[in-house]
Amino acid sequence: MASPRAALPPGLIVRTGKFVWNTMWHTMMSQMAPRSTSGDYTRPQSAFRGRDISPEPHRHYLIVGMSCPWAHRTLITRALKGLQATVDVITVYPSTDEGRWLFDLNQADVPFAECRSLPEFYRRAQSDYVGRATVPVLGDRQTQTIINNESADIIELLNHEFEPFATGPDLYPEALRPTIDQLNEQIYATVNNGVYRCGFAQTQAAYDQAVSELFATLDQLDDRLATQRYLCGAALTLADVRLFTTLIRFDVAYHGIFKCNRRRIADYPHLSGYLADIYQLPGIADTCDIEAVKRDYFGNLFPLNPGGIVPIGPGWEGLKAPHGREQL
Ligand SMILES: N[C@@H](CCC(=O)N[C@@H](CS)C(=O)NCC(=O)O)C(=O)O
Repeated sequence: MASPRAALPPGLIVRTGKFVWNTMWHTMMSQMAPRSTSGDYTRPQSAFRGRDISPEPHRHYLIVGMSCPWAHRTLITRALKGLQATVDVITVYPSTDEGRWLFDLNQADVPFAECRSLPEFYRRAQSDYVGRATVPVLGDRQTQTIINNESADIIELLNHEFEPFATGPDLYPEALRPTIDQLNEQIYATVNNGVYRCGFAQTQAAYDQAVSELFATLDQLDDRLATQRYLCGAALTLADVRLFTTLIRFDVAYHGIFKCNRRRIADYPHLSGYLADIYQLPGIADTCDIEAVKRDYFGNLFPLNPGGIVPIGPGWEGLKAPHGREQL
């Protein structure tokens, strides 16, 4: 029989472990999530903000990762505008070890054929580029440039600049712009980016602030959606596209990994129906890869989930259930 080993004093193990882990955690978080002095997550600005488009079939492409809510905005807008045969899509995958997006080299039409990763691609498009290599990207095959890498701009460009080929409705109508812009501003700060502010907070105070703003807005939006089908009334707009991509990730990812857990979207009577309603619109379910969302958030945000274990639940059958919102 093996003789029992002398145990290390638990206090020492705990103190050493905490010191090592906290040092590592702050180092990794400062790379992944730049913070203000108060520990609040501060998202870097997008660098490519071009708006010059000459629409032609297959000239432009989007680079997207299926788990990314910002990239998802562009896929939905492309689907709602009927631009699938005009604007191409190239999908990238997160590398678990390298903290960057990778191309699938078997995909025939990667621009700059020999690029393996998105940072290489950004540098091929602009050799002195030093910022983050993020999705989505709107690129131009003809000029071999990145036109824009800010999802808020790209969805406006998809809405307007491809008119000769678009079949879908105007998602940013002139008359509704002030309302859409106002909603976008609040929803971006407290919901779209708000969930990241909860998950990437590096102090309790920063988390408390972000989480209370997040749920205050969700409560307000639930009330708003009690009497109208979409955020601006009977017709879906870009404000809905932007809210939807956060809501669909909420219960499966943000509620757990980002600690956005005062409530689930499933617990909100109107937001839950609204989510199902948009999910069931033609072309939308094809843009949603919920398993990729779970896999990438839980599997790749190492500092938030070092074991990389992906939870089993929750199910998302509710998205396919009747919602009755056509009556509104
Ligand atoms: N402001 C950008 C944000 C895009 C963004 O943060 N994308 C993430 C994926 S969800 C990304 O590609 N991150 C890679 C990195 O930061 O290195 C937008 O809305 O387009």
